Amino acid sequence: LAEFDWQDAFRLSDQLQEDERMIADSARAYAQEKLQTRVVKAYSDEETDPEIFREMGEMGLLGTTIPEEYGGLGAGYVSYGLVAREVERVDSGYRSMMSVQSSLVMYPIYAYGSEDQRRKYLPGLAKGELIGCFGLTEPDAGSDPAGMKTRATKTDGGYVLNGSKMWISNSPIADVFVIWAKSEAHGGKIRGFVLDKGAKGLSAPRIDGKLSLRASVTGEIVLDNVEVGEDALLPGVQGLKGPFGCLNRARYGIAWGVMGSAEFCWHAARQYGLDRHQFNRPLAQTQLFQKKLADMQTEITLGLQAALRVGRLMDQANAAPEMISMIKRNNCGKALDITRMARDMHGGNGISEEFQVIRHMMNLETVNTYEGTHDVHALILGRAQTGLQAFF
Ligand code: TGC
Ligand code: FAD
Repeated sequence: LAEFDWQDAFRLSDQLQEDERMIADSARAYAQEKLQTRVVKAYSDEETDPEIFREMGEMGLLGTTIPEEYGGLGAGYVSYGLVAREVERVDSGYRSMMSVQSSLVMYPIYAYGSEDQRRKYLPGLAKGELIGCFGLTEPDAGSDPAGMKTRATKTDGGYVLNGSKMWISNSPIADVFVIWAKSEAHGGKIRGFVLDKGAKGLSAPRIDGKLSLRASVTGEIVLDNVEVGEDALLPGVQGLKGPFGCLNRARYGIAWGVMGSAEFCWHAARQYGLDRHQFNRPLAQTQLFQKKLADMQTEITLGLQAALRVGRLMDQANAAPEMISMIKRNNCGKALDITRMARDMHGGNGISEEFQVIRHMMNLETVNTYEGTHDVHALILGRAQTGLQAFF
């Protein structure tokens, strides 16, 4: 009979290439040694250490899929997913910092930017010397980004931007701002702009009091008559497919990442059940406890396998956005269920920061919402199978 590895039921690791395993191992070592050791305090203090970007840059964890000539690692999407899983095993906020930088800032500059923009920004972003943010969401345009009010008005030498963005990861500490705005000179189509910190009229106040994703700083972006040159425009794309092209990559990474968070909670619940005795036996020796562990193991195994399948298709440039909606939605939903279950299985200890499961649970409330809510992805999948638009 074949051996069964309870931690890797379908032997995911056998399905990886040697270079992918090495990237995952080094991400894991970094995450456990450098992130796990500071996360409890960072979360409690609601503090983001910008040094983390430089550390990640040094480890090659920023811009995993960006070619080496621009400072990236030149690796594939499976490697990117494996990195997300290892970082989110520690905290969704740290994965958020990494995936905004890689998928939402470096990717659009690489894919839609001019050669000058690539050379100007990508190497610094890859090293973590520059921190990036991505401004799509607005106070009145979240699930419906087409409703954005931010405007770019043409001037002699460039554009003037006006508007505000809300719930923007990294913005208070960002050096590079990728901003999506409707451009009057392009028939009101959405265009991307790259702005530098310090531009007159650009500010990014921090949003305080988050009870989720506290280790990752979030802010607004206020654009008050910000003047930029023609060279700030991303020339290679127009329309919503610009930001969505970036979101496809970030959503895919999230599908892997949340499995890391769920794995942490599953392993913690198992260990807690082995250690804790009630009614003269370990909790892990009760049927209800084992059923919950079996559910966790099953959903994580299936979720990882699905993410790997989509990753392989992405590496062949053959993944449809609906596939990504399916794994972003399902993996987030299952991971959230698993972290809630793990919290319950820890009893009273489950609410303590020391045991960490409630931190993961709280984080996943955000992850289930950002990059397209659970229900918005259901509507994308519903539209794909009925041909009927149910958003409005
Ligand atoms: P719709 O009519 O469906 O499409 C408009 C245009 O966009 C194209 N498109 C895509 N292109 C590439 N990839 C995709 N996934 C695409 N989805 C759509 C589409 O082909 C069309 O192109 P064209 O050339 O014909 O104009 O647009 P809609 O306005 O009806 O959209 C509806 C909906 C709900 C699907 C969409 O708006 C949506 O996905 N809403 C969710 C918004 C969202 O995800 N926001 C994320 C903000 S960023 C963020 O949360 C970062 S958190 C990061 C972190 O901290 O980790
Ligand atoms: P809404 O769109 O108002 O949705 C509220 C509820 O209504 C949800 O349950 C939703 O599913 C439901 N709903 C909406 N439309 C429909 C419909 N047609 N049918 C049925 N139900 C519907 N954005 C960025 O641009 N950049 C970032 O870096 C970024 N980082 C973030 C970090 C954090 C911590 C958070 C919380 C958010 C971040 N976001 C970012 C914003 C995020 O993408 C949005 O919050 C998300 O897209 C949902 O938008 P909303 O909050 O306006 O909710």
